[in-house]
Amino acid sequence: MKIGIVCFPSYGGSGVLATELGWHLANLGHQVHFISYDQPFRLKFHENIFYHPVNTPHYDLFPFPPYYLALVNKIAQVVEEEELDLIHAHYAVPHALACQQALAMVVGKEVGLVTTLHGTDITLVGNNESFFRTTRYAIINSPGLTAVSRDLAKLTREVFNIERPIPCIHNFVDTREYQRMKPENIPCRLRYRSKEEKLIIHISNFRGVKRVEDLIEVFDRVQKKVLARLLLVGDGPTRDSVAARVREKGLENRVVFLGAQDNVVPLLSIADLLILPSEKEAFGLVNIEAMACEVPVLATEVGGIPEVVVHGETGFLAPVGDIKKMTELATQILENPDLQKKMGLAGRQRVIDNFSSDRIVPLYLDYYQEIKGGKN
Ligand code: GMT
Repeated sequence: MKIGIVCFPSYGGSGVLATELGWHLANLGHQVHFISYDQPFRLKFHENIFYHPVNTPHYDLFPFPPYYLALVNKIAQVVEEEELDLIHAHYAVPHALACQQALAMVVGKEVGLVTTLHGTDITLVGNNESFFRTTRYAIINSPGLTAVSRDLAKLTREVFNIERPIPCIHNFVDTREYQRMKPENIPCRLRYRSKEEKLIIHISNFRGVKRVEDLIEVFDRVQKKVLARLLLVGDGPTRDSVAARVREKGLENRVVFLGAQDNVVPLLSIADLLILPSEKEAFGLVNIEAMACEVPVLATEVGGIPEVVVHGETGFLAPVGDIKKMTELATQILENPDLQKKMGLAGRQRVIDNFSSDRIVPLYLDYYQEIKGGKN
């Protein structure tokens, strides 16, 4: 099949997922065309993968660069010139909407369209009055529609008053790539922890919704009981306020800011616990990245997270903002190496059984066939 993928190229779950999906489709022999304003950051060279940049020209008459127009134009161009069979839009607005307009402009070819909802397009963007109607229109008019968790599918139907069912296709990782590395193969490990120390890791794009300040509060309390260090991976709007909180608490020597990192496997491989204290999370891709590397997860019981993290088995769940509970649960894991090991192994097995690329990519391919076979 010739498949177009329209996604955000920057750090963030939806772009990562779209890029990984394209990579696996290319490995299966499909021709994949990425359309985006920048090269997706995790995109590796593959003979079946092509990248088409969207260039938005500046023109004095337009107070804002008309990115959307350029995007629609580029999608239509790629569909025609590369003779695509199907486009997969990641994010409802602007991508699903842009694909629909582009396909309306292309004559004489039936091209399938699948939209995947990732969460923030519904909970943060689509829910906003300024985008509500366009998001609803984009969802209703997408022939194929998937959500990354059952919770997001349910929420989307409620928020937008949509009757059609929305199939859930969960996030995935490649468990060959995401697996715990042996200590001797991790050169950086001693820089972040001593033998006696426990290491907590957090990976996110430091947006308000991730509540990283809660994590600092939890870590402050945990490190009073257990000798521990905190590794913060990623960058984003709240990084400065988080750094200020770390200084206020005098934790500078216990907290390491690493910034955005391409390869988190070595970092997860030295970690004893991942904490994700988000207030919203459609799925939480980072949870399965950690679980695949045998790291227990302490996360909030929101959105799609309970579909992934099994409380008491692969980690623990806690209410949003419940610092006391999170401190208790984190301490329980860090003070009990047997529990940590057991949860780590159970987490990896859960990912292999439910969230591996081998299991999930064929679900997308089957769905593509279904949409291609139907009228669209
Ligand atoms: O979590 C983020 O801030 C990034 C965000 C995005 O829009 O790229 O991630 C969303 O999509 C991921 C991939 O499907 C999900 O795993 C994340 O849970 C989801 N984020 C939220 O719902 C907050």
